Amino acid sequence: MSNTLLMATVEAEPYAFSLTSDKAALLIIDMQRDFLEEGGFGDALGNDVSLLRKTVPSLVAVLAMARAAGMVVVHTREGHRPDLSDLAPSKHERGNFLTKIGDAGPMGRILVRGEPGHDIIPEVYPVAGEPVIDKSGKGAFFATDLEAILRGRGITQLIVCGVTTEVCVNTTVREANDRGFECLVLSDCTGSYFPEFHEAGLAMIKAQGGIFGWVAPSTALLSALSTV
Ligand code: C5J
Repeated sequence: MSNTLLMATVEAEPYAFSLTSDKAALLIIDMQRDFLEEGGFGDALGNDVSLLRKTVPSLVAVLAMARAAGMVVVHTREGHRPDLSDLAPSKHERGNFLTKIGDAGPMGRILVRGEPGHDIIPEVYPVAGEPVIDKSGKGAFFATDLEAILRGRGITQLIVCGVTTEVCVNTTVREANDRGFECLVLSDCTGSYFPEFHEAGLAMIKAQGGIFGWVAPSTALLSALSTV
C-alpha cells in the first residue's frame, strides 16, 4: 500500500461503498480512557467497560491501514473545560448519579479536558498531524471546527469508528449525513456498553437504503484495500 490515490469497492450494507482514499477520512470517536477504562465516566455510570475494549484490535488494524495509505485521520474527545463553563446543567444533572462530570475519580476529574481519563487510550493514540477535536456534546460537529477541517482537506467520505455506537457514533453520523458526508461505519470498530443498542444503532444507520450511511466489518475494508 502506498500514499497514493486508492479507489476500492467495500462490501457493505445496504450495498457496496465506493471508497476514494483522498476523499475519505478515518474518524475515530471518543476512544478515551474515561469510556474504556475502569474508574472513568462510563464506569461511574455503572457500565461494563470491557465491552468497549473489544473494538481495540480491529481499530488498531484499521488505523495502521489508514496511516499507511496516507489517509486523513481525525480523533475526537468528549469532555469539558476545567471550569465546566461548557457543561449544560441538563447534562450535569442527567441520571442523578452519585459521581458526576467534574468530580474527582481514579483517573482525575471525570470527563474534564487535561485529566488522565480524558486522554485517548495508548493503542490508538494520535500522531503528529492528526487533528484532535474536543467536543462538549455527543455529536462531533456540534460547537466544533470538525466540518471546517474536513472541508479544508477535501473530505467527503468518513470511515467512522469509536464509542459508543448508539450515542456519540450515531449522533455524529447523523450530523455528518445532513452535511453531505458519506459515512461508512465499521461494525467491529464501534462498540457499546449494551450489545443490543450496538446492533440497533448499526441497523438504524443502514436501514431504508442506508438512510444515514453504510455498515461493514473492518475486514471488508481491509480486504478491499489490499486488492488495489
Ligand atoms: C457517551 C459517547 N456515551 N462517546 N459518550 O456518553 O458515546
